Amino acid sequence: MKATAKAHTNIALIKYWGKRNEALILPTNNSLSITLDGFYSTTSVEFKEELTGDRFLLDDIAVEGEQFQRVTTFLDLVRDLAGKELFAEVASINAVPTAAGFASSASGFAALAAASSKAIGLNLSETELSRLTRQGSGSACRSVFGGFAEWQKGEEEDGSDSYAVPIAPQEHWDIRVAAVVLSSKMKKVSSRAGMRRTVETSPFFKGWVESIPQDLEVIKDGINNKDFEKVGAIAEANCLKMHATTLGANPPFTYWLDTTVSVMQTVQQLRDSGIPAYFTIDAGPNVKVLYLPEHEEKVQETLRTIPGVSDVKLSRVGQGISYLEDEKFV
Ligand code: FM0
Repeated sequence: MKATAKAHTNIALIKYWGKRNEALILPTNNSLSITLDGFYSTTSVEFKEELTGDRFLLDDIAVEGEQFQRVTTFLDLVRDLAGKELFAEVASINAVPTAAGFASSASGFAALAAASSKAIGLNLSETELSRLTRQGSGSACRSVFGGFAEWQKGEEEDGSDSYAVPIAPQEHWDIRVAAVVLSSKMKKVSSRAGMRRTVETSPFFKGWVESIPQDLEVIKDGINNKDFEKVGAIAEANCLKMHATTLGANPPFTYWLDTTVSVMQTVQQLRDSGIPAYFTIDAGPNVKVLYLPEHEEKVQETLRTIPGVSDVKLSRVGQGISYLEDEKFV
């Protein structure tokens, strides 16, 4: 009863920001992302009769505490679905540089969901897998699919209609994402805590939620027609709106550092000089920049020279979940 799966992380162009049900991880709004080929997790899960508890190795190191709890709570869901009471050995390798500011939880939970459900003998459809993955970490449900994916928030109280659907496959459009890594770090408000505080206290949250359907309509049209400027402009505006909600929270907070703002301004200057580039930022200080292949050199060079930037990591549009034979475990 062993299986190994690989899942890539994703970057949201229309952000998931706010839950309507914390236990089931049900969002207040639809979101839309690009799956990225550069950053992924590979996870193997083996259910064994002789185990008396779950075990979790991350990058060859045994994990305990809160991170372990999230994994074992997730495995409980898988055991419930399968009607089996076996414990598991989980080994995960992250090719997601934490410094790049990507939530490894997206690729991590997608790979865990795929490997554990296969290992325990569940034969889930992609929709069922996405619904299961969502309960590990919301944004992870979009990583089941490659290319462009939308997480439909759903209406049902039990979450049965809350999962991701594919919008366009990996090969639809070669757009690129540069992850700009900053040298200074800050004490992080986790995305979980940040969105909770925003939902509970920010008067801007209502406006955020109300603005989503229109943003989604525009971006889907842009993706369909490969209209880079349309997609980039709406992604950047959506990101700014999300971050504006945190300034309205009580107590107020922001994920931005001074270098975050420098990178944002540099991207806007690139546009003024005729190079279409747009930024988006998740629940952290690092910036992701969208650009077209023909501008890769210029964009990379420009971003690297910004004071306070320590690295720039490039990525293309990536694929969805894949299952690996053990000998291919990387
Ligand atoms: O990815 O509480 O999935 O749409 O990255 O585990 O459900 O870590 F910018 C923030 C990620 C949210 C936007 O939230 O939260 C996005 C964010 P969980 P996640």
